[in-house]
Amino acid sequence: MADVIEKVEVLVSSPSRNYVTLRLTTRDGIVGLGDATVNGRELSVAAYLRDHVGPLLIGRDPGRIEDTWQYLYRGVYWRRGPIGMAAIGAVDLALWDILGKRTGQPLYALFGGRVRDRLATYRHAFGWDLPALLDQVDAHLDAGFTNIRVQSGVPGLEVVYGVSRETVYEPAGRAAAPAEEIFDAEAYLRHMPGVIAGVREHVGEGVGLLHDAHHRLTPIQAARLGKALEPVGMFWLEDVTPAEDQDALRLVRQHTTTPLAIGEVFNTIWDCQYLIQNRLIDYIRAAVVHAGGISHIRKIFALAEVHGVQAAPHGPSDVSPISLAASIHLGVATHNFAIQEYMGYPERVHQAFPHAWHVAEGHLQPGDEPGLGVELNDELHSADDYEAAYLPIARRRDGTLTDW
Ligand code: KDG
Ligand code: MG
Repeated sequence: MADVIEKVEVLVSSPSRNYVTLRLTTRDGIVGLGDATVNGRELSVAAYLRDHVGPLLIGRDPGRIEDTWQYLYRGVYWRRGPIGMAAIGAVDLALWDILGKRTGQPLYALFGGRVRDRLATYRHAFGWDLPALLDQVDAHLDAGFTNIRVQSGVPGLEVVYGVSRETVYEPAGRAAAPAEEIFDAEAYLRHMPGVIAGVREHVGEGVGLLHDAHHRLTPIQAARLGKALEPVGMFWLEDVTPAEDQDALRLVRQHTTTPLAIGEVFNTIWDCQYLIQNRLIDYIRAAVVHAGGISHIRKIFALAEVHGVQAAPHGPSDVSPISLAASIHLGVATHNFAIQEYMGYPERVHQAFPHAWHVAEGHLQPGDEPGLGVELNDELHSADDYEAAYLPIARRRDGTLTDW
């Protein structure tokens, strides 16, 4: 007789930052974990899961993964969107985790086995000025990493998203409302190419340099930045323009050969389709948790493979170690998977989610535990209650809002 899902738990907690975790338990006692964290909107996904999805899962066969995905996606008139897709993603991750544990296989084996021995990753380096940035770059190089995202302060701006004056950084600030900051594209464009050229001069060739513009430039500004960075030989330039204005990237492409990455805010294959089919990007950045889980993101990767686009999923601290595990299993088993972002986590997060995935010689490894290979340390995980935290909002000097 097929096993059935008996218990659905939605756990909202804050082991140093907020996470939403789905835990499914079957009648046979198999536990599957899913990540449902949407930064700054955690409680909405938790409610969606608790009120609308959880009750539908009780009594279902956990082995019917694709059918459950289709049921939760097509069975709802109101499709797509970050909240619903993260909820479906969490269920999908938990079901794959259960399948892995039932069969005693790590997920990468169920995806067809390894196509690579180790997965390339990139780390974050930031600094208010070039010397501070180079200190962080050097620390990553010393630790064996060879791809680094570089972000820097900008003269004339008080704060810059992605950059802290401290040595640690968390994108979301704990407060009842988002902080507000001023962004000045001209000041940024005047300063940033010189900073990144300075990093290249310091590290020499052979180190992948990445930079994230957080969707804040106009198409022609983005083209100017891409062109200015051509001598540096970037690994990629990320999120140069607002992700939903997809033809903007056509203009950027006409002006520069700097590789382009976008898509961390996408949640379905239909968000990615135009950019991939028209080869307007080089890397698709959708995250496993936000793009409907393993079952759906594999279709995005397959579409990308057809059109010569590579997969490079989002991996900041708000993508929990559960979702990162899924990405790493996919990464070693997917041919066109280029690189996995690994921002890293505070130590308390590692302890709250003990995981088999690990870093070895500057690369990521999924480990060989069955399923996703992540557990929940209940005591630590639930010790700290959710506290509202938001990404900052940026305004131009005239007061209007920039994009993300
Ligand atoms: O929740 C959003 C942040 O994680 C995001 O802004 C970080 O852009 C980011 C990245 O590439 O990691
Ligand atoms: Mg980004």
